[in-house]
Parts: sequence; structure tokens; C-alpha cells
Amino acid sequence: MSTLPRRRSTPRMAAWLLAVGATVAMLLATALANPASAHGSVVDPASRNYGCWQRWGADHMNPAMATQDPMCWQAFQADPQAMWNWMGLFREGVAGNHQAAIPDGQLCSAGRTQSGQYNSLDTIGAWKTTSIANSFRIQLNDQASHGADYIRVYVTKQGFDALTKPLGWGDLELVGQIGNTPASQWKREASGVSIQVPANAPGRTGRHIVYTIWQASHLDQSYYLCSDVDFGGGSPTTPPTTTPPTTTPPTTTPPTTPPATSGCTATYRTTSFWNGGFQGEIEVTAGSSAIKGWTVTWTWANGQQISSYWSSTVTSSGSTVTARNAPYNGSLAARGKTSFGFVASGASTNTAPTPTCTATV
Ligand SMILES: [Cu+2]
Repeated sequence: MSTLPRRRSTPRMAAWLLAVGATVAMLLATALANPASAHGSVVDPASRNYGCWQRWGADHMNPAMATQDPMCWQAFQADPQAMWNWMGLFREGVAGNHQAAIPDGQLCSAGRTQSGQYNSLDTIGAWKTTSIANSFRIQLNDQASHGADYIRVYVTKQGFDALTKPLGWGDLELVGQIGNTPASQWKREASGVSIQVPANAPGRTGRHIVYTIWQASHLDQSYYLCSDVDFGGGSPTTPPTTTPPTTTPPTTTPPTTPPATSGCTATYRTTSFWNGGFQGEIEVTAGSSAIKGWTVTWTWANGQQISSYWSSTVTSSGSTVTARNAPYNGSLAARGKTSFGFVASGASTNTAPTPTCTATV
């Protein structure tokens, strides 16, 4: 028995060595490629493919998905790689011309990017939704620590029917954004970093699409992310069949301490800090009647200086800061809320300011 195998051992050994060599090379290539190919997505409210990967990634052959989660089922059938690689939904070299690069009806696949790998995300239908309030935040996880030149958050207009209509640019309204924020200012995660962007979409009820554009900072790389949401927390499987009146804002958040006055109030909190700087957020709440605009002012006690801001226009004069509403978050219903944020440099002593709010009615 021993002579026969031995006679063949040279070609076998060579083939085996080749196979092992190829495997090692592939593993090495994969190991080297992975950090570079790691990117990110909106994880809350979950983007379409991130949500499918979360719910079914470990069980994607389960036929129950076809009835329980048909949109994820068709997406997994089309290309499971588009679910595993939920962080790779981007385009490059768009130069900020997002609307020119992406035709209507293709917004969720980033204009059929990556040779059409993500086309299934444009499918119209009952994608699973995340319940959110009219004042909400998106969380974006960035595994590669690219940071952002900007992040823009849009929501479909009230009356848009995501169950029957393709998503077009004309259906969207900008409801929140942040400007340049390097990854060093984002929150550290087990894998990469994350950031939250506050947004405010008054008057929305029922099923909507949150559309996020993340312009990464390391090169001209733009991410286009669809998250299906439900304003008001109704059952995602039974969407309203009629257009609800826009004059009655939903009363989803019972205020624990309703402001008794007209005008507005502002509360400050530090959302994160690091050596030499911090990120702050101010929540603006309308009084007992609706307001058309707001101005928040405060004075720094320790020479803090704002370097970037979002969802408002901020001007500083010495230690006094004035923040005015952005065009899209000035109008608040009675007791309605919105928030804006900023990044500032500061010394080791960082006394929280006491902001004052003035309303335009
Ligand atoms: Cu990337």
C-alpha cells in the first residue's frame, strides 16, 4: 500500500501545496482587505439592509422570512451579499451632485451602485419599520472612522405612500443635518465610531422613509441610506389608508413638565467630551402655543469656543453665543421640541451654561 501513494506523492504534494498556498493568499487578502472595506450605515432607525441583516443574518435560509418579512426575503434572494455587506452602500466621485447622480426610484440603492448589488433595496413594499417620535435622532455607525464632511437627514413629506410609490427627491424634506465632524469627535464603539444626528419632522404620522446622506471625509465617498419608520408607533403591518389631517399634531410624547408659559425654553447638556473639547446639545421646547422661530443665547464661563454646529446658525461674540433656528426647525407646535448641537473647544473646567430662549410667534 505504501509504494503506490508514494509514487503519486509528488504531484499530489504539489497540488496540495498549491491549494494551501492559494488559501493562505486568499485569507491574507481578505484579512488585509477587510479593514479597508469597512464602512458604515444608519443603524437606528435601521437602514433597510442593516435591519434585514440584524433580523435574519443568522437565519437567512428560514422560509418563514418570506411571509414574516417579505421585503427582506426578496432582498436576501436577490443578493445576500448586499445584506452581509450592509456597510458598503456608497458611491464615489459624486462631487456633491447627489440628485444628478441618483435617479428617482433608485434612492435606496444609491443609484444602483456597486454593479446593482443593492437594487433589491429599491423594491416598493412593506419594509419593517422602526417606531420613532417626530423629534428623533439617527445613529450612524462608521466602522472605518471616516468622519463626515456632513450628514443630511431627510424624511418623506406627509401624504407620501411608501407602500405604493417609488421614492423620489421631490418626496423628501430636509429635517436635520450636521456639518464637518472628524471621527475623533465621534463616540468610540467596539468597531469604529458612531454619531447621532438630531432631526425634527413635525406633522408626520404613520409610515415614512428617513433618507440619510453621509458624506465621508477621507475621500469623495457618499452614502445613501433608507430607513423605514413609523411616526406614532402604530402597527407597521397596518398602515393608515387615508391621509391624516396635517392640522392635528400627534400627542405621542406626554410632557412630564409641560411649560406653562408661551414662548420657549431651552435646556443644555454635554453629549460627549474628550481632551480639549466637547460636544453639546440644546433642546428647545415651545410653550403652550405654537412658535414660528427661536433664538437661544448663553454665556460661557470658562472661555469655551464653538468650532462647528448643526441644526441652527450660531454666532459668538466674546463669551456670548446666539443660536437661531435653521430654516427647517423654527416652527414648533405647542410643546413641540427640537434640538441643535455643536462641537466646542474647552479647558478642563467646563461649566454648563444656562441658555435662554426667545420665540418668534
Ligand atoms: Cu469607507
